Amino acid sequence: MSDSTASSFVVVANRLPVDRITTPGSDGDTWRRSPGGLVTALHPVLQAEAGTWIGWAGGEGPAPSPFTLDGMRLSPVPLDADELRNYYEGFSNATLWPLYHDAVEQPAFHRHWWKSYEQVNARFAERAAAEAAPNALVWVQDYQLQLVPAMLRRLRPDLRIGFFLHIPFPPTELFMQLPRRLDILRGLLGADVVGFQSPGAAQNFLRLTRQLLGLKPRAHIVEAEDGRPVRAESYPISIDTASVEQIAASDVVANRAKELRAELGDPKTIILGVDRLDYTKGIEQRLKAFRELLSNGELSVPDTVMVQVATPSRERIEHYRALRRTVEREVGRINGDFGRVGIPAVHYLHQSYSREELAALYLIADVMTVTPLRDGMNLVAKEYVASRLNNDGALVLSEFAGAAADLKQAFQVNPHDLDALKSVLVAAVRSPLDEQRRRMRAMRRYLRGHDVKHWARGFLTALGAPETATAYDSDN
Ligand code: ADQ
Repeated sequence: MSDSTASSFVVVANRLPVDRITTPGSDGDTWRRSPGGLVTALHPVLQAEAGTWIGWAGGEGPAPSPFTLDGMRLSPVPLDADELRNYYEGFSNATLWPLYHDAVEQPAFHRHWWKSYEQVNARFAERAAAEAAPNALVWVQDYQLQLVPAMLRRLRPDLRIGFFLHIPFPPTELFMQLPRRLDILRGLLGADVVGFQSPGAAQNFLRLTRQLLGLKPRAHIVEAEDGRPVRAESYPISIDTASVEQIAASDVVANRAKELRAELGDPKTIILGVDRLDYTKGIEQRLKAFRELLSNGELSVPDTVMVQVATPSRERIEHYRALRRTVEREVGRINGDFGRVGIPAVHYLHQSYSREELAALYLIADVMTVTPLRDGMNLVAKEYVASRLNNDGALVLSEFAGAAADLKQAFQVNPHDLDALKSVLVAAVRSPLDEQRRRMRAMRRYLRGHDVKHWARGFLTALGAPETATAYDSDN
């Protein structure tokens, strides 16, 4: 890669923020920006700085050449079939993912997964070293790439390196179980700033540097083994509040919401869940609570119906297949026991939707249930709140989602406690309108001041890049 393309701002993430569009009959693929929150947050800086995003473009084998889209340079990294199985599905999603989420499923570990994780992390680090201009700022994202900061620092000591973890960082007792725990810790310490979703996660990390490496963290700073100060702090991620509000306010969405409500038989109460089909999201517990409430008569069909969107996810991993079987069996059982002809108790949708369709669902949801057993943040909870333009509706939110620290006025619950979950659900269903409005107004106000650009600006400022953070000044 020649110097002419070198960027002063580089994002490194497992995935590129694009979807490939293949048109039959035309030669070559075209690309479309994918709707993720991360790209919304980083786009202003990438555009202002002629920045580069490094990541996997999807697909197995050789990667396409770097290209430009919406003012961002995209630099695809190849992954072959073995790497997808070992680095991605294996070490990232069957070791780290469950371990970092309180080991709600048993983490698995294989040495060849680790080898692949190391090898792929080295590839991302080498690409970043080649793309970054002298003294550039490189922002590495998430648990798949925890070795990149240290690897990149070895190759390019001139860079400012930031790392942000989107998922929880576990308590020391759990992290200690991880084979190769020292490599991961040292990998992260290669960054100048390590960002987390919550203060507790940052504390867990700092405590580990003392316990495993004998370092002496003070406040938010720890001096790494090479004498560099590393800042570890929480920067809770958020949504593009203005754009969520704008979509929710559109006629298309309002009309679709009316249509959906009618299609559901115009029930008095619609309870909604929207989650990736993941064992951390507490979908089984939620369904069980709903079944018991139907069974004891506290809720009844057709007055109340539940809509559960379960977005297909990681379908080649056995834990995920098993979860799908369990959830679908439970939905079948509830509908068998409590549904009527034409009126199921649970509408279960194992599909992906456009932002507009999701917004219409948020608009018809009288009660939104976000009940993960553990979640870094949970953007669905924030999207629901931002969509409630009339300030009505009730959010039932797990204490174990990072979002609970931001959305304090939600109906908060411990989802492990089935009785508590049932009574909070009932309280939310029966909550008077003025109470709903009081809670919702406060949460909406919070999200206006704390959107995803606020998040990016905060992190970049800590990374010592105030000039980069000014990319946000014009639109806020
Ligand atoms: P996720 O575990 O994927 O993210 P979440 O934060 O809820 O969880 O984000 C999901 C996103 O996907 C939301 O923006 C939602 O609108 C969208 N989505 C969900 N179902 C969909 C469907 N059926 N069709 C289309 N879109 C759908 C990880 C961490 C979280 C953290 C985020 C961001 O696990 O804790 O909040 O990263 O840091």
